[in-house]
Amino acid sequence: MDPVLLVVIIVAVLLVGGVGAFFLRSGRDHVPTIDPASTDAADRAIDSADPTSDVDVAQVDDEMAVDPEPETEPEPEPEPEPEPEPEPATFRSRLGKARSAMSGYLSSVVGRGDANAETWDELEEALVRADVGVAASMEILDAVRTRAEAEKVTDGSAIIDLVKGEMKTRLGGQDLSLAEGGDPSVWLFVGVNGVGKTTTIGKIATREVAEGRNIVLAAGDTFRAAAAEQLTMWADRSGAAIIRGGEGADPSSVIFDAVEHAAANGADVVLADTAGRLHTKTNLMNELAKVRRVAEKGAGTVTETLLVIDATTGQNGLIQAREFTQAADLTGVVLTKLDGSAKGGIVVAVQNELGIPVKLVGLGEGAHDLIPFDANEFVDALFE
Ligand SMILES: Nc1nc2c(ncn2[C@@H]2O[C@H](COP(=O)(O)OP(=O)(O)OP(=O)(O)O)[C@@H](O)[C@H]2O)c(=O)[nH]1
Ligand SMILES: [Mg+2]
Repeated sequence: MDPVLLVVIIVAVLLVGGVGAFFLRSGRDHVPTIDPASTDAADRAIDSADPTSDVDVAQVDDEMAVDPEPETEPEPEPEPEPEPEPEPATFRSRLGKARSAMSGYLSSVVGRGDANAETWDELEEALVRADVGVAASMEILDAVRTRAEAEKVTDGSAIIDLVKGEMKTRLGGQDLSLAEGGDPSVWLFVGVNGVGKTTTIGKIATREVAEGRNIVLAAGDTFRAAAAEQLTMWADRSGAAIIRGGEGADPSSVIFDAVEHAAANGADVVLADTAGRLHTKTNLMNELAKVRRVAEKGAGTVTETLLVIDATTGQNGLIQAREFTQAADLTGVVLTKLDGSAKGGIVVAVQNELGIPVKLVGLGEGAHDLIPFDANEFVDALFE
């Protein structure tokens, strides 16, 4: 081959190769880079999905369309649990403490079989422990002993049955209804401080309003500002009306106003709260006498004056009861806090010594924890 031609061919090959290599390299260098400006633009496009924006986003949506996630069924919301109905307060369910005060003695009596002298000591101890009171316990056991001898009953558990029968007879047969007849009727609640007067009024209001009655609460405890607040809370909860005066107002005038309000509105009953303490006991008793007089000045009649006693104070409650009977014409007793008391026997002592029936019993702090006293259920629950 002609050497000139050979040189020309070599030069041509080199030229073609060099140009090819240049293009190849520049193609590789052109790897796309993420331009911050361009992501900003994408963001703006997504932002412009705002319906108020005048940017056409349909195209952006199309470009960004991805396969939609398969729709998952939303978990069904669990049904809210209905509020559990409060367990109704019964003697059986709430007298555990009183029962346990007696149970050791009673099981010893049962375990012995035939009664002996110890049986009678243990029975007395059981009754005294439950705060039946020494006098009432002796009377009950004397009556039972006479009957056991007459009927030739010797077995311990049969004797316990006689004790129960005797207690039921003594406690039963009373008229436990709350009297009405006024226009309106006024039920006064009296008792030393902290026994549960205001709470009892709240519970009774709850019950009466639920039965469709028209009830007015009178905040006659003006000694403490908090007392009217507490009664107002019960009025709100129960749906009863409330009449209250300022702190230090004359309790009689508050109760008078409440009676007037009740009469004007055709209300059935005024439930009148009173102070549990004043500067002196004489003041307190005079105040109660005045409240009662003034409550009857207008259209109202006081048909119940209920002494509230805290069962946990045991025989102390009895002492208070004696003082109140002198100042107020008591028609009945409300025995509160029997749920937390080992001294359930105080029912017997109150009725035995004062001859005033225990009409209602508080078995807890709730609105429904007040039940009419029932001698049979009470005694059965105490001895179970
Ligand atoms: N466990 C239990 N607590 C009760 C019962 N009755 C009332 N209480 C509680 O006893 C406390 C005092 O009750 P109140 O109703 O304020 O007594 P009060 O007689 O009005 O007291 P003063 O207004 O201070 O004279 C409160 O904490 C009540 O919730 C009951 O039957 N059982
Ligand atoms: Mg009170």
